[in-house]
Amino acid sequence: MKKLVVFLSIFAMISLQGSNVFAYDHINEDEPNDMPQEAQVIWLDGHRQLGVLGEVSRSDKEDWFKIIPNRAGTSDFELEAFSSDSDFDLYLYDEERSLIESSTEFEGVIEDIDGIEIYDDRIYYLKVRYFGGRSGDYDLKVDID
Ligand SMILES: [Ca+2]
Ligand SMILES: [Ca+2]
Ligand SMILES: [Ca+2]
Repeated sequence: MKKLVVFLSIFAMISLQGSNVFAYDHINEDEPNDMPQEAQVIWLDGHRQLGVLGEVSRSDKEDWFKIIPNRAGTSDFELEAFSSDSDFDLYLYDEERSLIESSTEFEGVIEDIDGIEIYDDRIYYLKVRYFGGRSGDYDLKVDID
């Protein structure tokens, strides 16, 4: 049932967007995910690319994701806010939650953490953070090539 709801909401978003933004599979974020202990598990499970649709705001400042890559490769993590007035940032951590890299651009700029070597037997954490500007939706692309 939950899968159907996710599917229907993605379908609705595609219909609303009326574009081909979603060239790859998407899942929806699952709150609460406000700290590493609550991180939403993202199984790549054969996917090379997967998108996560979520929302951050003044009252929901952090979304945490636990990435289980299931494949080795080079990462490309991108965070795009739907509104160019939003300023969200992206952080990548290792399994001990030590920061590997962050991307903290100005509002209206896509955050990009690129070229990090990913190991298939490790886990990683991604954090989307509301920094400022308009609250709203984002598309987080996880790509391990
Ligand atoms: Ca959220
Ligand atoms: Ca959250
Ligand atoms: Ca930013």
